[in-house]
Amino acid sequence: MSGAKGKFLPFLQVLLLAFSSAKAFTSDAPCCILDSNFGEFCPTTCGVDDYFQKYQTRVGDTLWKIEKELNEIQHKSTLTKNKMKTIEEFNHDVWINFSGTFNETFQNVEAAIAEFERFMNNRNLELRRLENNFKLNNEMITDLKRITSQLQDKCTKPCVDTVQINENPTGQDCQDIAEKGAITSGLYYIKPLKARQQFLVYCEIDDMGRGWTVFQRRLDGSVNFHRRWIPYREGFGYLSPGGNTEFWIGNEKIHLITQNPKQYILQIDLMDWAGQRRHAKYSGFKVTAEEDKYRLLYGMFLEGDAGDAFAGYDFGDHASDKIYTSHNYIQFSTEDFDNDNYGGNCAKQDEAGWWMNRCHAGNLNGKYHKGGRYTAKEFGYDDGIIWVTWHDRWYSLKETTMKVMPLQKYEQLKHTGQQEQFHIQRGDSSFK
Ligand SMILES: [Ca+2]
Repeated sequence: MSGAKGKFLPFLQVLLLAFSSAKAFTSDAPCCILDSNFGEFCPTTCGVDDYFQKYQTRVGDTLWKIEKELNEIQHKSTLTKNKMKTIEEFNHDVWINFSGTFNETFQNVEAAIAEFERFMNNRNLELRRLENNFKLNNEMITDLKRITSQLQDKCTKPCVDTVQINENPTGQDCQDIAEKGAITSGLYYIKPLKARQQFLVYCEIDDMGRGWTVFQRRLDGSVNFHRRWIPYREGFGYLSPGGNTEFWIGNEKIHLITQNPKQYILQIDLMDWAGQRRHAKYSGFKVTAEEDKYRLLYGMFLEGDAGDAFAGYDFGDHASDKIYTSHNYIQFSTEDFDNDNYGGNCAKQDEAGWWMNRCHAGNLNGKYHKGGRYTAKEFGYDDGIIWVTWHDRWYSLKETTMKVMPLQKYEQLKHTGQQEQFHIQRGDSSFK
């Protein structure tokens, strides 16, 4: 706008000067020279001058107003321009400040978004893990419910003993039961004279009417015979109708059976790993009360191809070997009750409860060494199931049975000359 004014004003000034010069010219020369060549109506220079003289003042006023307006416009333009410049500078400053803050804020927002995304990813992973756990827990709960349901079903049914126990007849021992009519081997209840209550035993009843009360059985090594005093007193292992499980019926029960006024004979049946069977019989067999440490007593060795190991054995190690390894009158020992005649602890050393002297020539509660042969080098002690009057002390027997019956019946059968043959039924059951 100021540029247009700058061009327009000089033009007006030149124009005004020209007309002023024309007027001045007319004062010094004839104001109007009529020339016919110009025509009747042709204006002359003087006419033009008159015209301009006539309107000069009005045009001058108009021009002055225009100039004034132009000046005002120029002034306003300058003001506007300055304001715009100020605004631009302000805007620039604002932008600079704002953009810095904005960038920082934007970066913070970006970082916050990234953090949030990480958080959400972690949360998603955690959520999936929890979902898996929840699924597994649900499966476990389902299983537990199923098992609980099965157990509840089982528990609501009355316990049924599948073992065949012969409730009748009962007696003081198995011979008593046989004489009351029992003709088959199996589990029976007996109640010796001084027993406060009856207890279960395996009776070996043969077809000659003999009833053996069995108090020890070794067959396969399935039962650990390394026990302390109380288990040996109360009994351990398993009783079965077929007599095909290992057990020790318990010292207290053996004592109760054999303290009967009747005399008892003890028979020991042995089998080695070649399947050979041998036996030994003792008369007057008795086991005293716990107060006397369940001492072993017998009258004499009756007979038997296994030999009399209870009498002790001369191993050749010491002049008193046989005395030191005899068993009559010897108290029972376990690792926690050392009642032996040895400076050490035979029961602990040989890991068995037995009538330990110093220590033994026969120990049917010894360790079950499969195959029979074992060595001092490997095991240190003669801790097997041994009966040295048959196999030496480094041979462990495969099967053993210890059983008693009244001497009177034995003598009766002996006098009638009946052969010692019997038949044993088989079956399965558990005991303790
Ligand atoms: Ca000792």
